[in-house]
Amino acid sequence: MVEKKALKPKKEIELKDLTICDATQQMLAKARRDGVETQFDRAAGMKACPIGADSACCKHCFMGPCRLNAKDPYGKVGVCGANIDAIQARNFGRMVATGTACHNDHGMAMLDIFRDVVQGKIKDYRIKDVNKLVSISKEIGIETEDRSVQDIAMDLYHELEKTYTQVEGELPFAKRVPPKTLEMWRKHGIVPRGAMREIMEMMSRTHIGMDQDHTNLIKQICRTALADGWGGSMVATEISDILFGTPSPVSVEVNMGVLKEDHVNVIVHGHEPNLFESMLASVNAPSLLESANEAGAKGINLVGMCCSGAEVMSRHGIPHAGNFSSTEPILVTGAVDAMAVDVQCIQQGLVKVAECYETELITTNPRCHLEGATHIELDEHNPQKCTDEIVIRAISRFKNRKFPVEIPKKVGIGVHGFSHEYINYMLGGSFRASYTPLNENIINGRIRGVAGVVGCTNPRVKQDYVHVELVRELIKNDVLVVQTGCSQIALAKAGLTSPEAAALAGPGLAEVCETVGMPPVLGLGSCVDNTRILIACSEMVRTGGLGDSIADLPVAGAAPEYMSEKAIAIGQYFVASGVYTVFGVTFPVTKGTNFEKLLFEGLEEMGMGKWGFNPDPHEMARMMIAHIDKKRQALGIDK
Ligand code: CUV
Ligand code: SF4
Repeated sequence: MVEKKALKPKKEIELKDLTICDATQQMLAKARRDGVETQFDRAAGMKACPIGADSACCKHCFMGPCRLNAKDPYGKVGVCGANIDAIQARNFGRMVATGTACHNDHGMAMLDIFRDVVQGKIKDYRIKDVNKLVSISKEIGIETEDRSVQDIAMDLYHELEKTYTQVEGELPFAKRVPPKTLEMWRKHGIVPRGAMREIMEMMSRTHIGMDQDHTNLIKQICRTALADGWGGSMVATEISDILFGTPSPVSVEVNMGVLKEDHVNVIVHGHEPNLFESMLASVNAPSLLESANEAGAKGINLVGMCCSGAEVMSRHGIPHAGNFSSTEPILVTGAVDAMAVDVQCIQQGLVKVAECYETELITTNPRCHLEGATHIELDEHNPQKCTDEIVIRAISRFKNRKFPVEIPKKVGIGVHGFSHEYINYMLGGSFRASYTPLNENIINGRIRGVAGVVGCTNPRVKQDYVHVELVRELIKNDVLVVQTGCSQIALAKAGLTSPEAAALAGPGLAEVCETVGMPPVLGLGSCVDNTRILIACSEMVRTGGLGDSIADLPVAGAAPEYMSEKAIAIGQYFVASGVYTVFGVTFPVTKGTNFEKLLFEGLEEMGMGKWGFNPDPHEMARMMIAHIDKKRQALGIDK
């Protein structure tokens, strides 16, 4: 056993420097009083490894691990002779492989449920959006005329399964890619076959003694990432819409104030919507409501966090309690009776915090347990067995609450749940529609361009601050912002997802927003729903007037506070699809190397988008707007 020293932050950082979220600040103050540690404390006590931060180390074999010197990147090579570019490219490739694996794992789980629903083996869920089932089927070439929903659905299942398992050919949603973009991918040999194959090849090629040419590795990096965006993530979004309903705008309350002192509070945190859907049924079960009342509660209050929260918020208007960095602080309220989690972004630190307040922390998925948490497995064939049990435990925790409850009285109200279909519909009618209304407004210059601002929060930077500043700057400059994940929650808390926020937009964007009554910041859902942005981009290309590939569009993307490998995979699939994508916090490359140059310039020369990096929100906005203007100029629509 290795003795590990307890992490002790040297000096106490002021709370206002950790987060701009008032509720989280209030809970961090309470955590300090209560002697409870969160990710903010652990980050202060753990300096990021400078060699790893530059991606200048390799542990792919046991002649090493090897460390290179980022200040003199070409002065040294690994024991095997691998140079800095091979090492960084391999590291980057493995990050993309892991992120892609996560999203595909999630998408595949959704597809498994879909199959069992169609075959009648799962009775708790059913096909909710038949229109979407039919339209997606048509798009990928499935015959739908005069056929039963069941038959179409089964064909769709078999077709989409290829997303994961196909060994040769192009994955099904390649059919949705604008032809010129697809042609560019074919030229480079990067159209994904099936995700399993791409991830396997990525892992294989990063083994010692395999691919050590970063210009060749980058192709597999792109192909793997595309098997996320146009593969697993897209399947997750579309199948979830078909099973649980396609979102349309709904007004939602966001922030810790959605907890209710006199209710049994249940939080669902994670990524797969099925846990949440079953929990919804459980908290509404009359027998459980009755026992909650008997325990002295006014009711059962179900709220979401992180991505599953963002997804059901968009789909059903369920209140959302906060993003990633708030998942520990919210337990400090003492008001959370149970937190049910499934997969992804479930930090192990939750276990200790939950213990401190005797909150029931329950893992539900066989592929994500936490040592020290209770595991109650959710079986999709009888999901309510699990969720009922969680609610029963929550009620009993409520009855025996031992701690004074302190709930920050903070709630932001905004409108969420925009799909690209809805954006077009919403903008329809009011404007001359020779193209689509969205394109028309971009061409006439009222909307300068579109920016996707997405991704995590990260205790290495002030929580929510970079998201909010960046988005404010973008809308002020008439850039319409679309959002997913934890970023969307940051803006919702800051009040920018309400139609009134149009007042903060530039004159052109404000006019469009006011005419249709929409906010300048449109929330689309969870991280896998970034694929809604890909589809929106394809739609913008297809309807005309803005060039003929995604790389021609006046759009840009950003993940200003990212922390996960999934974010790297998402960034890479946007770049490979043609989008300029800027990340904040830190970037895992060594400055001044050929691999850095390839990511930040070379990919664009190959016809794709490119990466950008800047931790400062205002600089980031400037870079994105300059790119949008460059594209407008190339299209001849600059004024
Ligand atoms: Ni998938 S990946 S912290 S919950 S957005 Fe939130 Fe979102 Fe990042 Fe995780
Ligand atoms: Fe070192 Fe090469 Fe082994 Fe990496 S693969 S640890 S660089 S010897």
